[in-house]
Amino acid sequence: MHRYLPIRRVYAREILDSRGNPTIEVEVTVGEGIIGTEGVTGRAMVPSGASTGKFEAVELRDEGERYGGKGVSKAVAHVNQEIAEAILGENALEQAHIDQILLDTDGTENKERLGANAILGVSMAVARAAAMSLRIPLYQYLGGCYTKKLPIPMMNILNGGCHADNTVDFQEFMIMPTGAASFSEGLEMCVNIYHCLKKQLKERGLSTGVGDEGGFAPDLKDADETLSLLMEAVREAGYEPGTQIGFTMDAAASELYAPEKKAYYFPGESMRTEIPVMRDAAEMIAFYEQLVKKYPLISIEDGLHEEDWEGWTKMTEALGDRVQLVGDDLFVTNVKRLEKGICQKAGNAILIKLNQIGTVTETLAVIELAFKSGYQVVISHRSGETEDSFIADLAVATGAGQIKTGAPCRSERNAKYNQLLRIQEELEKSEGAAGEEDS
Ligand code: 2PG
Ligand code: MG
Repeated sequence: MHRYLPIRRVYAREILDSRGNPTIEVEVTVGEGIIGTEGVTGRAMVPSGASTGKFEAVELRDEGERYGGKGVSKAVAHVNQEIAEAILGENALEQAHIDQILLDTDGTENKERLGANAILGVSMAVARAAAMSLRIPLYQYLGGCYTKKLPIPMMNILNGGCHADNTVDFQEFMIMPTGAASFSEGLEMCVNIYHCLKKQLKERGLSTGVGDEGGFAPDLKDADETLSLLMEAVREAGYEPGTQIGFTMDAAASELYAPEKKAYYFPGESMRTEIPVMRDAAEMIAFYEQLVKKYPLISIEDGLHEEDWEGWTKMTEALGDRVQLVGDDLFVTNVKRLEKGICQKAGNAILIKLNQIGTVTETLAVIELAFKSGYQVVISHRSGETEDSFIADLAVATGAGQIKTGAPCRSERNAKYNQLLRIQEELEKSEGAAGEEDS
């Protein structure tokens, strides 16, 4: 018989994220027992972006005086009243059904009425409460009994763009330990490189202060100088760039795009050269081609802006056979936008952020579509994060293969890496047990 696990309590509160901005935390209590007996409570916290895509689901903020307008008390009230009313008594084991109720209750295309932050907090807390009540790990609840693939970290070690106050124009420079034999080995390699980079920056008199995602944020000339510095840090740590470590980048080009000029403006480069540096789409592609020739750059995210479908197709023709081209602002974890990308052969990978779309079910659907269509999948944090490690479990559950969750610095980032270490240990133990039974 289908099991019934009723939702008995839904409660939201306002908490703070890693940038000191309010965000929403939701608790969902489930239980089969008689009212008054204890149930199981799942809790989830919602992240928040800075370089948000134009087509993301709407994050509801209060505006007005509190917290400079960034309060989320309206979203909190929506959870505690309207949403609670709509889902109390519903079966927490029916995630897709619950998420559909959330969509219907909101009633808008982009979740602007109740807020995608309110909706996502509930959706994630329901999943967590269900898993806890079944006494299985979240990754197994979301992914089934055959989930075992840990993601390779795409680790941010240098921040720029709108995540830092330096002269680096591209938002993120990351390393991927493609030569590692396990998640933990890869993590260690990245951490060693991170520390070497810090030492090198210090030796050169450059800042070792960090940006929003924990990567260093020194003033550097351009992408070329940044990547050559990373090459040195990798070698200094004793690894071979290319065979053991690949570089990845998030250009976050929507942030650089100047529509009136139909070109991308590089403020950092311009400041240093004292002449305005602009590149149009063709020049951006040529620029990436140069970088790819010179460095082991294996993945570029948001290389062009979120509305330039034609440019994305051209970029994919030019680079798609050698480089992973990841759509973040372009696809915003949205099935319709990914379908358009697939039709137009725009990009070959998708960045997945739960809060860009707003429910667990829609997130799983877009991941499924990506895999079916031969697109790679990268599970991602937001620049404003919390200690919630839901995305670590999601990465394992979906076998995504890649996770982007910042530097090994600042606990909201390490919460995800640490959870993956726990999952690896758990999976190794059960594999070991299976091996013993076989022999
Ligand atoms: C991105 C993200 C995360 P934000 O652009 O990929 O790194 O940044 O959360 O600010 O959108
Ligand atoms: Mg991005």
